[in-house]
Amino acid sequence: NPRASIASLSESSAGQHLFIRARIHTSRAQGNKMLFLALRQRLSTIQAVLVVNPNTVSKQMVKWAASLPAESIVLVEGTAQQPAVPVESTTISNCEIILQKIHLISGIEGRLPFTLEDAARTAEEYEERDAEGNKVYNSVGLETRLNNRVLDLRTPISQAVFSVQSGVTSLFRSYLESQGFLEIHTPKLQGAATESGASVFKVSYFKGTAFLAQSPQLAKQMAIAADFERVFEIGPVFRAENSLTHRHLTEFTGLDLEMTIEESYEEVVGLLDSLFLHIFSGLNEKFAKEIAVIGKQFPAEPFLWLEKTLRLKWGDAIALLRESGIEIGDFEDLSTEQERTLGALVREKYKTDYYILDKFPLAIRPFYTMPDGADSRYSNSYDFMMRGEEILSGAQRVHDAVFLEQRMREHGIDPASMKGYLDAFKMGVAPHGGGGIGLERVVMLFLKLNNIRRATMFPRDPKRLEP
Ligand code: AMO
Repeated sequence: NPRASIASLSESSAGQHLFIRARIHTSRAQGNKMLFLALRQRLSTIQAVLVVNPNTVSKQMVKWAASLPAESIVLVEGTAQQPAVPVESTTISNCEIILQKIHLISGIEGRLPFTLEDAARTAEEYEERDAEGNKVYNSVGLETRLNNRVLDLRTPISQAVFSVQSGVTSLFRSYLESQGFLEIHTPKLQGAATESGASVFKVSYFKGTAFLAQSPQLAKQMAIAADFERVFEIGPVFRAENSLTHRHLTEFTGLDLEMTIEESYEEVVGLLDSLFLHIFSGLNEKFAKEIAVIGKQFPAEPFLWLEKTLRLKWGDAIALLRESGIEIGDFEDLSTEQERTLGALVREKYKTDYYILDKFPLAIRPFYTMPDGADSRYSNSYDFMMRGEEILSGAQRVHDAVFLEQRMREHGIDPASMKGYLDAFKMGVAPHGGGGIGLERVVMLFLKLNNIRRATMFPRDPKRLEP
């Protein structure tokens, strides 16, 4: 028999004979003759009613069904009917089912660490008080959720978050393919650090040592040297950053791209910008329901962007910060706090949560960054920002082998440790540039989840390698 999906049922399904496999979300008995179940599939629930009936449903059956704990997986058979009062909800079906049969497919051992009802409580319900006025913290803390991640992932909010995450990678891939990019896969085991020595994980590699890739940086540039012209990769990135913050993981998913340049690095910035606009509008278009579900627990002002993206040069950003009383040097890197302040100032002045910060000081960028031809204290490099936080970092790259070697030495890198990379440049490479995006950051900031772990299925940080 075909199984119905709860999300596809509506009042017009009334009268249909249905088979549904779902989890018991909640269960409420009324006397010993009637049982109300909320059955759940992903984001959607449906009310199911089991009532004693001389031909099909015995008292024992109602009693047994009432004893099934929440989260059990059941297969039910019944008839759809219109609810007495129409249901207007993005997640609860406007259709009920009168049950004839219920089979247990997979049961629960022991007690659940928390209920999904508690896990779904909204911010206001955090403040719920009991009769004596004491605070009742029914909602579930992040640590408990992460320790019991599979259960937490079943909540409609988590289900929605990972649909949106999948939407970001799918929009990233489809846009780049439409622009002639080739998807590549580069090694995560490396002979040397790829970004900076400080944050690299060492792993034992037979009798020697290998390093986990901190970025596909060198490999994606070598793919350009190999004439692939436009490449992208979606893959894991490892950073041994020993800091517990709301936005750092030790393993995240990098959305990287690299492309040749004909005339100017504006071509890269323009493409990256169109890519983000494609992602933002695609998410709003395809995931309105998911965004609404998430917004119930994480209320956020809608993500704003402009038709023509704001480009702020480094000097303009420093001026904006100084105007608001912040003391900062011309070539000093921004702290996380200053970055956020800048985001707030930009939102106030330009009404956007998305902008490009361009022309970074050369001294605070990696060795492979191309200096600005007009003023070599700056560089042809940029960060893209969402809600005041960095989501992309990129640049035009140095493509002259002699200059590249000089830049390495200036950064204290032994060119011999990157021989394969340097050799690629000695055989000629077209001017090129690109960028790297943190997938989990884009999801966290678009949805305002406030912690990157909520946008990571099984997060890894300095204190967490499990589950
Ligand atoms: P960068 O080091 O800035 O640049 O990283 C690119 C993007 O990756 C994300 N990101 C992180 N996300 C989660 N946890 C972390 N610890 C973390 N670190 C970085 C951010 C950041 O913008 N090779 C260059 C990219 C390039 O030039 O193409 C690079 O790796 O969103």
